[in-house]
Amino acid sequence: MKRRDLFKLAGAAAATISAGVLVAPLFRSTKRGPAADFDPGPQTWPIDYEKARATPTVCFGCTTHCGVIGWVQDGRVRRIAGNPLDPNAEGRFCSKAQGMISYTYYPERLLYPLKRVGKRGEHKWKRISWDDALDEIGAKLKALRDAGTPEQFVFHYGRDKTKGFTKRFTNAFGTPHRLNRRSICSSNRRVPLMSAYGREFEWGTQDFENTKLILNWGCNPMEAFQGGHYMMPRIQKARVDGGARLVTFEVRPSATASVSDEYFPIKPGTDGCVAFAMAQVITQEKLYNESFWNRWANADLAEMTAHLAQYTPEWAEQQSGVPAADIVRLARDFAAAAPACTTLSGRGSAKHYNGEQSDRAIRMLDVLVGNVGKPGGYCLSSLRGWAGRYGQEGLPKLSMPAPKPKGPKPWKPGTREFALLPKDVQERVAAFPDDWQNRYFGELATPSEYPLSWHWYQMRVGQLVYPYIKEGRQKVGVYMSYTLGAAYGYPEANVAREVLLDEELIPFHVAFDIGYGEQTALADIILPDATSLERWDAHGTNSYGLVPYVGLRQPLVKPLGEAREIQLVLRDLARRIGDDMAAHFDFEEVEDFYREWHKNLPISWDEFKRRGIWYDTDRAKDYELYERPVPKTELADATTDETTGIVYTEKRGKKVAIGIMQDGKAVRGFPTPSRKIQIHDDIFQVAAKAVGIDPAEPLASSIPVWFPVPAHAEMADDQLFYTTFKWNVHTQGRSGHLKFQAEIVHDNPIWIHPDTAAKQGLSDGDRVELTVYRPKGHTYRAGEAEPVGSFVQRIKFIHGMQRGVVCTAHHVGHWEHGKVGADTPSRVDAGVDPALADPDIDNNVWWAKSRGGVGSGVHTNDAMPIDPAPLIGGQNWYDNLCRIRKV
Ligand SMILES: Nc1nc2c(c(=O)[nH]1)N[C@H]1C(S)=C(S)[C@@H](COP(=O)(O)OP(=O)(O)OC[C@H]3O[C@@H](n4cnc5c(=O)[nH]c(N)nc54)[C@H](O)[C@@H]3O)O[C@H]1N2
Ligand SMILES: Nc1nc2c(c(=O)[nH]1)N[C@H]1C(S)=C(S)[C@@H](COP(=O)(O)OP(=O)(O)OC[C@H]3O[C@@H](n4cnc5c(=O)[nH]c(N)nc54)[C@H](O)[C@@H]3O)O[C@H]1N2
Ligand code: SF4
Ligand SMILES: [Mo]
Repeated sequence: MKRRDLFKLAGAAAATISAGVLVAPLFRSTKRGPAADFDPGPQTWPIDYEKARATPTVCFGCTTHCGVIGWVQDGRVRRIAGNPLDPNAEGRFCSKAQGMISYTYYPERLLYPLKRVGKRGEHKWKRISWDDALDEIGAKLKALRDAGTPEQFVFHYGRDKTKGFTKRFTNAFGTPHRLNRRSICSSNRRVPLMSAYGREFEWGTQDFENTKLILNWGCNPMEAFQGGHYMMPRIQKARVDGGARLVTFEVRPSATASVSDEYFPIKPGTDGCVAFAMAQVITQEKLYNESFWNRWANADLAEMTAHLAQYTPEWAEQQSGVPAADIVRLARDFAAAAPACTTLSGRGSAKHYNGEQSDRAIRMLDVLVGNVGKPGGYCLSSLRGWAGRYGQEGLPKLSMPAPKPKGPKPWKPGTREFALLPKDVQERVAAFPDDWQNRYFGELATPSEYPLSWHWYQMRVGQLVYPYIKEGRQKVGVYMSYTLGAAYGYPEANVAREVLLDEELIPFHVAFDIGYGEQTALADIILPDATSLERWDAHGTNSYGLVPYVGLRQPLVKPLGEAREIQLVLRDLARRIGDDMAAHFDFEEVEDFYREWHKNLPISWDEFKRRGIWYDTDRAKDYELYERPVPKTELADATTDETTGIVYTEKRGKKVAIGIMQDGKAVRGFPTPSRKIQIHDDIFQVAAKAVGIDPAEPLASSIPVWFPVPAHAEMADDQLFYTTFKWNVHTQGRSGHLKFQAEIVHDNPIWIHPDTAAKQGLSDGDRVELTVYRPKGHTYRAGEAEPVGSFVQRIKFIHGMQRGVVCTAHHVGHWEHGKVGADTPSRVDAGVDPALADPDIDNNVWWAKSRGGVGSGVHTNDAMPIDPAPLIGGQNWYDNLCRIRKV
């Protein structure tokens, strides 16, 4: 599809960008209920800038974490705007940022510790004091430790920006169970980056501002993505000022596809085909940058050319539906634009059974044309001022204050923990290589069937936590959820709820949150967190301006009610558990901790607070980090391996690689085992063998190869692909109850191409039942015949859809989260404060079903199969096959 065909849609999406507010009447319900004329009275909180106090902080509205400024007047946060000192966001912010205000003054916000008085899940609560709550939790935790079973404390978070604070607690306690949601989110895309570059460089940090051509596989930076907000204006600037082109492969007209110069609808799970075929064109036509490849790739170019020959553009067209002629044209354009060209990929290409291979193929294109680290190319960032990491020379070291606790010991054969593991797991672990055994901490933290989820660092396989607990793979004593909405937002969320409801499996559940949602509803004790406008954190991320920086989240106002920051809560729990723990939490104010953390920055604490951001304005941009010379001081007692050219030094008795010889000079190279970009990586072979997958299977291949998603290869004629997506005004499952955002998007009709609908005799607006099936291949409960689940929703004709694909947004359809999110009155009168009452919410949720509106959407995630990618464990969200039937 070409730009002119998309003109109308593009117009709508462009308005989205410039206004920062969604203007997509196409997708919004306009039917108003009886209360449409309700006047909520003076609901606005005007600012008098003479009187208001401005404080910089960091937004928590989504994973992008922009530097922002909050304006406070008469004790109330009235406005959030961008912090111009942030070199990444450059003063821009988005509509979701105002959601931080909605969160803080949300009428159903939890403000007091609560203890359940009825059965678990019965919504009966009483208010208790912090002392009582902490005494009870502390005693339960202490009992686990006294019994010598600290691992039975499971801390599971969704988002944690405390800079190692919660890890300090779990380490001091002695449990390896600090679980996260990385597999739910992004591990399939992190693995190809870790393998190729040795570090994620947080997604790759493309130099968009100076690029000429962007090939985008399923990334949606115009409305989502980690850093989308940083990328969007840079991409647009390159296009408007520099004539750059943006080409997007997508399954639906996302905001990004809609504004692209070219949008190619693609068959789900076939992104790799297109990338492989482009690599084929580049190698066959010798359009590559041979000297870059020979210097920096760890594979032989002639061998790679021969391997790629099978992936012809015609074959790719058959697989993906993208025309061969376009593949050839774009491959040539890409090579011609080098080095000012770059690939971009997001969860669209990666969240599949074969996503890791697709992303490996996409990354290979950059290496072939030699744009890596070059102006306008696929850059890598030295990241956030954390010293001691790759590319950090000259940056101040920031770290948490001493004494740092050591943390638990690995669960090696012979240990008490090992003896508790199921027999099959023991056998697998006993056969692991030594360095894996040294990193193995049981099935919740380091699932043995998914070793690449923890080979590089702890990504976990979050969606298996609940099934594994159910299967008895790990006994739990105390389970704490923090900023986590698994009971709503994980795949087979019903399994999460079933386990959370079971008092045998989870004897004690503490939920640390700011609102009453599906997860908190299943707790025994709820602790009210301070919102992001009321607390301290530190922040750094990769910078698309290619300058590393750090930001500070600081309170704009005191926590409302009795809400408390997690750092204080963990400190007080540590004091109750024992002196050895308390020693790691010896501070009075949370600020003391972050002041200490900041101490090596060349800026006073007060100045840092005043600016909210620090970076070295004199530092050269992060181009060609790998060519930076190894400093002479480090070379003094270094040795060089004659065959590989790798330069080593000794640190604490261990041989550590610090660079590689190139043309007689020691340069940094990449932090990979070969110090080069790893096109070839044996780790996939090692991992496959370790989990009993035939090393001859394609997914064990050391070099990138194509294989189809097993379920897709056998798809029935009447089946459709089913994908979920993110709206620009919503974040995950945590904004469906925020009134401004919900007013703009509150429903999630099923998008479908009219041709696809016509095949089933369906008309626009028909209600259908959508049923999802279990996947096949090496995955959890593969191929079981029973459908996973279904839901009923109406269809919406969208002409830009890929045929054969249906999709919905996944943010709405809550059944907790009160009047806005779920059209139910608050279920936790005990925890909320009547002073926050908002007549706008009480009387003006015009889309609520109870007011004759369309309602707040349907929940999708009980129908989503738990589907971890082989070896890695990343959830294959976008592989689902479904059927729809008119109801
Ligand atoms: N507004 C907003 N911003 C967010 C978030 C949010 O919830 N809302 N969440 C944040 C988080 S945690 C994350 S992980 C990121 C995610 O950011 P992205 O990776 O950009 O987002 P997704 O929506 O997961 O996936 C991108 C697109 O992939 C498409 N897709 C599905 N299957 C395929 C396929 O087979 N091939 C191709 N080419 N495309 C496909 C979907 O239609 C979707 O539009 O966004 C972050 N930013
Ligand atoms: N169908 C489908 N589902 C998906 C995805 C998908 O592509 N398709 N993608 C998903 C992705 S990318 C991700 S990252 C996960 C996210 O999944 P989660 O990390 O579980 O979820 P969130 O919805 O971000 O937020 C969870 C909880 O955080 C709470 N919260 C918000 N702010 C604060 C705060 O300041 N303090 C505390 N203590 N709590 C707070 C909210 O009230 C909510 O209960 O879910 C995903 N779910
Ligand atoms: S993009 Fe995310 S972090 Fe940035 S202002 Fe918007 S919600 Fe906040
Ligand atoms: Mo995510």
